[in-house]
Amino acid sequence: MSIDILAIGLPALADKLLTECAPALGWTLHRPGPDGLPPPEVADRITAVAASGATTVDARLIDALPALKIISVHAVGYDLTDVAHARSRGVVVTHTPDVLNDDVADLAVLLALSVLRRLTVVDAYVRAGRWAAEGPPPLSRSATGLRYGVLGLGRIGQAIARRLEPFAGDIAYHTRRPVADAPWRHVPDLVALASAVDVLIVIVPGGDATRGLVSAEVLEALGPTGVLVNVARGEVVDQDALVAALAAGRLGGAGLDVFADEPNVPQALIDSDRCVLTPHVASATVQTRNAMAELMMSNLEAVLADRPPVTPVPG
Ligand code: A2R
Repeated sequence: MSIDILAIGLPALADKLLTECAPALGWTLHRPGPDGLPPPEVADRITAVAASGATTVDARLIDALPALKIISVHAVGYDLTDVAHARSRGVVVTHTPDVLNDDVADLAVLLALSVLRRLTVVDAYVRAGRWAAEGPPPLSRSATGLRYGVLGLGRIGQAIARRLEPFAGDIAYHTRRPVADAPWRHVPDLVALASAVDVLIVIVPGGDATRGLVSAEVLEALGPTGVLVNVARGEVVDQDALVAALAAGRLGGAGLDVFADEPNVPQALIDSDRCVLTPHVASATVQTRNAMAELMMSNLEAVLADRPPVTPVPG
């Protein structure tokens, strides 16, 4: 008997793996219609959803699938899945933690260094022929010896802090609870952390609990020479406040991989030479996307065979 799976919005590599493996596993793939729901004739049979981290899996979709057993999210963040509703229906939710720690941490540090050393600005300077025409560009700012703050010290936050160690003057972090055995200084108040560091790197989960956590007050505390890096979720930062702070010179710069309304990026950020912008690519390497796709598959296979999930979401 065929197992029916609804695949929604998966990145290319994950979709390809799922599509290639499905026949051998006896899986039939379905795609949602324009209303976001599966074809009505198969909805009753669908036992699994495979979704990207940018896909909304809400109560309406979950309730449209009475036989659903698992929602396998291809991301570490599952803030767009209604986990509480899934649980109330006995549906397992899984995600793909850990396998992307290194790549996300690498991009966080890369963004911080790029803003400080004005990498994109000087790259454009060379390409525009200005080096030859005008001589050396203005000086940039050393990343070594600065005070770095990490908002969120989970799997990825710790990988970021470890990467900062060789050159940071000081590393501190803010979480709701101090992390046992972490060698870095815990600061219980986020505004206090922001005012004590030169660079603040954001790597907490998204969703309602952290929406706007990096507020106008936090940005003000970071100050006119401070740099914000966000590799978490766009909504964690008050983006309007960020645009206003940059425009008024109340914030030094920003390295952003995530935005409030992706893929739309405010023109003020695009126009600012104090911003380095990347299109939500922190985990987007061949190696990590393969590992995420395989973990998504392993979770589907386990739960559809009535085995425990490999990486269920916590709680
Ligand atoms: O607050 P704690 O003690 O639960 O620490 C977690 C922290 N965190 C927060 N910190 C301050 N204020 C909050 N409201 C808050 N909520 C959570 O974020 C913990 O240190 C960290 C999350 O760590 P993990 O669950 O290990 O997540 P991971 O794998 O590091 O990924 C973080 C996020 C994903 O959810 C995606 O949105 C993004 O990175 O790719």
